[in-house]
Amino acid sequence: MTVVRDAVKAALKAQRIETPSWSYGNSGTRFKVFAQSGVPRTPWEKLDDASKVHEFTGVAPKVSLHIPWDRVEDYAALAAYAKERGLELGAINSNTFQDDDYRLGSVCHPDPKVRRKAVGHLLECVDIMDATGSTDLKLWFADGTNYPGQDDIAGRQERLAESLAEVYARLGEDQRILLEYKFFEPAFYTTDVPDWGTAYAHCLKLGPKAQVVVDTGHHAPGTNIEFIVALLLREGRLGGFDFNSRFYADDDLMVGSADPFQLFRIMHEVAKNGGLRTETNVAFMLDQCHNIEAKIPAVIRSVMNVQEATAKALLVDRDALTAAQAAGDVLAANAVLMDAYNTDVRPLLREVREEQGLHPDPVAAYAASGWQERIASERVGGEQAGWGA
Ligand code: AOS
Ligand code: ZN
Ligand code: ZN
Repeated sequence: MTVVRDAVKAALKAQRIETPSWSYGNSGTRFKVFAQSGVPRTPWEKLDDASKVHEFTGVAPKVSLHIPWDRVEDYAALAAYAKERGLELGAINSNTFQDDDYRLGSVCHPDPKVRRKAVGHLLECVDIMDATGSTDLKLWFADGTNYPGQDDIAGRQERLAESLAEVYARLGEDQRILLEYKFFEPAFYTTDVPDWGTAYAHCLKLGPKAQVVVDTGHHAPGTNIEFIVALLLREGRLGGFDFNSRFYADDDLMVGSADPFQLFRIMHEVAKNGGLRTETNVAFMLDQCHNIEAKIPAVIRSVMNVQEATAKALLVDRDALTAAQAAGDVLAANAVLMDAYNTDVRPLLREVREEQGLHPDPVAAYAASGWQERIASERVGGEQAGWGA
């Protein structure tokens, strides 16, 4: 048992969770963005905030950037700034959805001139990756149509494939495309990358440096996300997660807040199928917006929620599970999973943190640090991150 506990602790210490730059800035819904005091005004300040999340959790050293929200003159300098704070720059997120030219889509647009502009932006994102040392280009396309007959569904797939192929050809040795899907919104009739199957088919055509991103908020209600995770891992095409919670649509709430049991089931498939091994290279990213709650503590809470789900997944008695499954003992197999899920792993995680020289309660440690008061008084006129993300 001690051996198991030590292995679980080691896995928890080795886990890395990537936080998004936009979660630190003001963002919200299409109805209202509630400005908070002290929010970062620049990408540099977003990194300052991210460094606090890492300081108190010990497992969040990577930060995803979003271009153009995080546009700076000198990306190498931004990477160096991150490094000085114990951070590194993670996925570069492209933006082909906030420009009037993209009314009918970006890489799937019927006009080749607009497609050229969109591909140009994606290639620029790869240039930025070269400067920052980022290995992941995360692509989410808002492309789709609103009305039957509006455009040619198969034709749009063809344009998508051509655009992706051009970007794929530009990738460096250690760089990859993480292709994200979302079943609707902003398009309401067809979406050009609506599901894992479409993303997977494009990745397969592109080659091994293209993998699928599972944003947990991007599925129809009732979708069995852990099945998708198990399948993609088996095929070597799970590039990463955009973690968040949803009650209705793409709500972007704190991961683990709406359905911690689902998060556990997902992490069980990840852990069981080798997804926590460094060489599998699954990026555990957050993609959230904190509209009414304080931002840094919300990110800390989210990181802790992922840790708790991971700890429970690691506690699943795999031998007992395999034996029950082989014996066809439905109830016993289910009980093994439920035992792990119902374990209170908070004491274990407190121990893990103490062994790493951290405060056992990251939320309390952050509150006591004085950082929130400091940024509230020093930063005036924080920026909006973008849109609802
Ligand atoms: C959009 O709904 C997505 O979740 C994307 O991951 C998006 O690119 C991200 O929120 C940053 O723009
Ligand atoms: Zn996402
Ligand atoms: Zn989303």
